Amino acid sequence: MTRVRYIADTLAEAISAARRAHGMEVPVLQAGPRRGVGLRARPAFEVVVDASGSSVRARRAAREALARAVVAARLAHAEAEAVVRSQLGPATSAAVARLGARLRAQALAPELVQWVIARVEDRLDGARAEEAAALMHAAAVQAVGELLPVDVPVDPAPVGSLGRPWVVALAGPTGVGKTTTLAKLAASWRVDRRLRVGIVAADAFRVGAVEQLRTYGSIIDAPVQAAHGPASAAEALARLADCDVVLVDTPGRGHRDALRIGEVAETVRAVRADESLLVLPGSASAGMLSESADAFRAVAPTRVVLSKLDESEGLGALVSAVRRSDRPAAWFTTGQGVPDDLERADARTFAERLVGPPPSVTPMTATDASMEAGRRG
Ligand SMILES: Nc1nc2c(ncn2[C@@H]2O[C@H](COP(=O)(O)OP(=O)(O)OP(=O)(O)O)[C@@H](O)[C@H]2O)c(=O)[nH]1
Ligand SMILES: [Mg+2]
Repeated sequence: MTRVRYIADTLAEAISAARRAHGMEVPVLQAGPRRGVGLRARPAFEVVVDASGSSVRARRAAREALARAVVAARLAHAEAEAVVRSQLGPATSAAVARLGARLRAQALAPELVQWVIARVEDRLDGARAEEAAALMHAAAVQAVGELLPVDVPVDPAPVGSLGRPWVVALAGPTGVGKTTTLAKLAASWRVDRRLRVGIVAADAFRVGAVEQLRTYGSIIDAPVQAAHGPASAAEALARLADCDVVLVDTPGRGHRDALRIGEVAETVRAVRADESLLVLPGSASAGMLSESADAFRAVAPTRVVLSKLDESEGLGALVSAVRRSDRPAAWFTTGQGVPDDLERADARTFAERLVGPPPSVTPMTATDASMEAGRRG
């Protein structure tokens, strides 16, 4: 046993000094006035504690701290070895780490981030330090682009062998930009391709929905037919039989409203759509997008429109949604402007938006570069 004595003016002070030194649980062997001195002596009180337990605790804590330090040192060593093995110098490794952070901030799924980073590291292997930043950007854009399936359809042609209009339906969650995208497509086919374009407003239950389309229709000289439900949409289409292409607008449906998504699906089937575009917005969360991709399988989309890219804070979520829908992207929309803010989908421009601009000034200082050159030399 290790007995330790604490002496103080008051008993309380003596006890708290002992506890400070050995912990709250320290066994007190003896406490009271100091023996053998009068009560007027100062300091007048003493506490004797058994400090053997606390020294055991102290030794255990020291052993644990040492073990933690050993683990930390081994981890640091392993990371340093990985840097040496991959031939990436510290500045390039830091740049790769920044790229990973950017991809994660763009809501790219963790397994896709890992895949992109692995591709980038492969590309950087053996690269000269001075060219690393530009190579890294190019490799990242290439890899991200490969993640987004894209297939842009050819523009509709004047009525020919088909003998009936080419029918394009738009479907998707509420407020994602279906009607605006329809207006953009209608304007570009009417004005740029000089096609006869008709519009079916199958959203006639909603106040203002038909008027919105009639306004667009009158500007571009495209007839608009209103419809209430699947059978009515088929009849409306029949009234537009002399058009080259007919665009069908469907009402927005919440992604959890399976019943009403089913009604949209019936409308799309009733008009025998040649193309059924699912509109998914860049402004939505990853969760909402992936649920929508699942829920709108019911409308059997042929391609996907990625809308509101200008409002997106995480383009990576769209990558997962498109892959989940198992349909390629056909169009991007990048603003409210009709018809200008519409682009043919392109994996590379999408990837450039997601990865961010290339390094305009080289992020490595001359010292970094010479250090890295030295490592390889
Ligand atoms: N920033 C931005 N806004 C857009 C884009 N496309 C559409 N919008 C706006 O989004 C809002 C809704 O657009 P709509 O085209 O009415 O959306 P919708 O999917 O038809 O909506 P519902 O029919 O109500 O389901 C409008 O204010 C549009 O101007 C885009 O690409 N970028
Ligand atoms: Mg609409």
